[in-house]
Amino acid sequence: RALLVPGGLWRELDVLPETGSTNADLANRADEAEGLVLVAESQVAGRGRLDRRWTAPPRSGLAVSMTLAPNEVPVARWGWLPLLAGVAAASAVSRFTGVEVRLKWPNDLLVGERKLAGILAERAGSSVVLGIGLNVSLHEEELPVPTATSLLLAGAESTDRDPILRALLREVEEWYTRWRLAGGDAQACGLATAYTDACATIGRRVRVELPAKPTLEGTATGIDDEGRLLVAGPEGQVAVGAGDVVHVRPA
Ligand code: BT5
Repeated sequence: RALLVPGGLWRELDVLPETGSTNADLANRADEAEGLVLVAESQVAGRGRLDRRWTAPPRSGLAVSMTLAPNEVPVARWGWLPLLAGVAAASAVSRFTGVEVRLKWPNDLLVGERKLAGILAERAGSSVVLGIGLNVSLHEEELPVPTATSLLLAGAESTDRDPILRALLREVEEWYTRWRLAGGDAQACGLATAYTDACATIGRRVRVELPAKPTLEGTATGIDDEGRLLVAGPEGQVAVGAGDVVHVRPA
């Protein structure tokens, strides 16, 4: 509770020793006013996108979800929320740990080519539940997949979770407030530029796997005003939404 700033966006912060999924827990409270934060020391059914799993040993990282309800922002622009969380998380991490982080569209934080954190945004009622899983103190043999990394392995100056969480909440609040005041216009509030600067996907050749559609290959040229990745391929420019993409890989 000491992490909450009075009068700020975050109005309740709960810490659970163990739960299934912090995103699932907050989805059940989607009709309450925004600004709930839920942290779990251990998650036994952590969710990724498309029925995938997020797994991490107890107390080895940060598993946090928050509720946001930007009601006056057109829903089409809510696609920027996971990207906003990525920008916020990347800057909180680099500020507190000195670790250089890049974003992989739509929702991964990478150190080099390895995944440090993942973000999951889910619609629930009139809210969005934004979940972030960040690997903090995992040793090599504890990594759930070989493509993962942790702050410890990346040589972080500090692996204290509280200051990272505090920085993360502050950064999300700051970007969210700016974006919301701009009516969700990511260009106008500087979010689009911040995202593009931190994004390792834009400017690269990519292979985008889509469910029940042929794989799309082309150059990632930017992000549109709904947070979709623009891919210039043989058939012209295509916009792909985060919810539709199975995998984005370097081509
Ligand atoms: C994500 O999905 O990366 C979103 C992860 C969001 C997790 C947070 S934790 C708090 C909140 N509560 C939840 O229940 N979820 C959120 P996706 O892009 O689908 O990536 C999932 C894939 O990442 C898996 O299939 C694995 O290959 C890999 N993976 C699983 N655990 C990992 C870890 N700890 N570190 C790195 N990669 C991991």
